[in-house]
Amino acid sequence: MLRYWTAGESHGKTLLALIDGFPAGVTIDPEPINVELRRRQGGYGRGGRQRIETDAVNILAGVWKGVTLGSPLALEVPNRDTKLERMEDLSRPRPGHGDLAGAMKYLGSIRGVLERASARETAVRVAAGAVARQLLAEFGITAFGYVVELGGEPIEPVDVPMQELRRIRDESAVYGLDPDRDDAIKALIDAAGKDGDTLGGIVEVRVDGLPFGLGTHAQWDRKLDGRLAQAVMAVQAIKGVEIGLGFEAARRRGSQVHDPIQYDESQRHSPNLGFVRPTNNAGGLEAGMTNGQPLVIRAAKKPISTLARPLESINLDTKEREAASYERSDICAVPAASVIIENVVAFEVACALVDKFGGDSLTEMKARYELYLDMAREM
Ligand code: EPS
Repeated sequence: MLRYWTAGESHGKTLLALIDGFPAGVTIDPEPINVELRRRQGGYGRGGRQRIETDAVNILAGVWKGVTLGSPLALEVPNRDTKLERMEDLSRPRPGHGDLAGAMKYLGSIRGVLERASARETAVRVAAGAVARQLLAEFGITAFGYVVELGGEPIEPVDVPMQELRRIRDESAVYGLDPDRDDAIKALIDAAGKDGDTLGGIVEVRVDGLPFGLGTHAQWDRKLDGRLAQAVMAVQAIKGVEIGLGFEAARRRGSQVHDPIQYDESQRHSPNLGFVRPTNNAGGLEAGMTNGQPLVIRAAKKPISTLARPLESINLDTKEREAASYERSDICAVPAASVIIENVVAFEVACALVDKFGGDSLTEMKARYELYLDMAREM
């Protein structure tokens, strides 16, 4: 069983991830992890913190001569802004943040909650996901995340091949797939910033190269759609998750939702075993299992809760009505969310891959993967 936990406060010394159950024999290159960390720091609308940090991973345990040992992996993304011990508490909880709920729950300070609730923690979640992607790459599985809506404005992907889409996304200031929309979206973010406001949006992640049968129909807590929904919903500021057509499926007739099944002998040696679907409204998942099609998942991110022009709140010391506290923050972190969700989804897919093909060593996993494809092709 592959899983991970994280530790670390936003302005503490460091962020840590402990990954347990990662197979032996996987070559880990820190550079692609650092590329993801840098992408997470970017995107138009980010705040001053990202000018302080230069996120990079230190692999502290579980790797010998660049190859995983099968023992737990320990990852670290150190903070540069480590002023926590000198920081004051806040007295006026910010609506939308964990400030009020957390202070009441822990009978403690707002600072003690916000430091851990902060999306700063996603840096090390991205690092964990980026490690998992190096396992997925061994099986030809790739994840690709991008922004499809920002501040209520859709960004429709242009119709070009996948390689081209990757280039477009990597050159886009808002991590969208239509270069002609970038300026309008940037202007929207600027306008929100001028008003002391913030913007949310919708990100989409697509995973290609998946074999049949990751996840299972057999038990509710092992269904891959459920696992993914939890992992994605558990990213800071995410308020909704959709798979495939998502909520739109509820508005259509069955004949307009379900993906017909066809067979193409020439694709028999692909992970889809030759079963092709003219549409992919299921988003690659049926009954909690991958069905050989690309996995497509979307997440709705609410606007950042810290507002330069704050909403009404209560001073917890006096119980008087006052404006909420303000601390340095971002106007928009939707592009960053696309990187976070991409990596979080990749980690869950890696968990399901390890569940299906055994997780002791890459060599054994690969042998079982090939054996499974052979057996399924003979069905
Ligand atoms: C973040 C770091 C934080 C914020 C943001 C995300 O840095 P600081 O609080 O020092 O400015 O920029 O955090 C939040 C949006 C939040 O709600 O806490 C990061 O590295 O992603």
